[in-house]
Amino acid sequence: MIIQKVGAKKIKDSRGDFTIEISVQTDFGKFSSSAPNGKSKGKYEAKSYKNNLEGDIEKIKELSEYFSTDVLEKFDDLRRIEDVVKGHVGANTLFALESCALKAMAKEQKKEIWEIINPNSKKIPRLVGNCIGGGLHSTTDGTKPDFQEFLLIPPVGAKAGFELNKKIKKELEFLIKKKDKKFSSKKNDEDAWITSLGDKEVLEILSSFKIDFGIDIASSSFHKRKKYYYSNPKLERTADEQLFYLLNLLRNFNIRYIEDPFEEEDFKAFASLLEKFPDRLIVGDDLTVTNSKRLQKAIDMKSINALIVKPNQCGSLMEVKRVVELAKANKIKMIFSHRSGETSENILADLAVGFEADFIKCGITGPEREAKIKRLIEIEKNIKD
Ligand code: 2PG
Ligand code: MG
Repeated sequence: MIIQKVGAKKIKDSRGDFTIEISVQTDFGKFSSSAPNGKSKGKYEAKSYKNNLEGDIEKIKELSEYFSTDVLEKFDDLRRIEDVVKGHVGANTLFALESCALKAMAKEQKKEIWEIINPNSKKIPRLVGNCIGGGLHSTTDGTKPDFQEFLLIPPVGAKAGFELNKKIKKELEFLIKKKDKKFSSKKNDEDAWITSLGDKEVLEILSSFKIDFGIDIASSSFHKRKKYYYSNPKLERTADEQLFYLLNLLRNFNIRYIEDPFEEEDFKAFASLLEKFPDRLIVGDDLTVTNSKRLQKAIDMKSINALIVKPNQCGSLMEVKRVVELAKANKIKMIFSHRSGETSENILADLAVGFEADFIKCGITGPEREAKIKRLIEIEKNIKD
């Protein structure tokens, strides 16, 4: 497959912000892909665009002619694309471009995209779905949970998991209403319920279901000058107090999964939590930012036993592969993840299956989230048959 021409334009994501959509003309047809946008972004993430979205759109068109001599056949050939564009565009642009290339390779070889990554993969990741949200993703004029996401984790099986998540999310509407007099059935950036309840009250509600659940604290988003600033209820916690508080939460609630419990510099605090609770998933997101060097540091310091993989945190699918190999070699569980501002792009499901992810975090409802889950269900069906 040869890339003959690259086009780019801006489109709106689910939050109404602009993002990039790339289209690629090849000798096997035209393919397009888009990248999502994060809001609670890690400080160490690669920049989405070199200078800005418009600049990347111009640049990628300019570079268009430099691809035409490269034959792209296998996953590792993405390196050729990176040789041309790296340093000239940002992570969103690179990710969307490489996604187009994978789609074209799959089409040429009459394969599924995940098969280009690993034709022997048989693993369907478990769903991780945001059902109630607080933090940066929820706008209210009153109180809200400080934790960013409360996540349902149904047993393995994409189709059954999707149904279960939708059912529980519906039941939650009724249960929240009973406790939260201000609840108005509004939903946040990721289509999760917005409530005025505090973190513990939400955890109590979730504990009434017989299903694994987790939280994304996204704690960097409320950490400033050595303290965690909680607003519901209003109080400050030092790093030690944060650790003490979370140890108690893990003791009192059966939280299976806890993402970014500490701010993105504090590898040590992560390690203290993991040491006490090696049976729970202690997950790095802003901590590790899909970067193999930061993952190596987290491994050396025994900070995590699970990590978020967001392709547009680094942009390079070659780097995603390095991160995946490092995680697998060190028995770190992988959660492939959407962003809070999403598009209808569904390649995340193929990437998760191809790289043999343990989990996929992509919401529960809303067209952009469901696009990924539906693709996963399709792959699940193909793998079973
Ligand atoms: C996260 C993500 C996705 P954002 O923190 O895990 O839920 O949020 O895309 O805003 O970084
Ligand atoms: Mg996160």
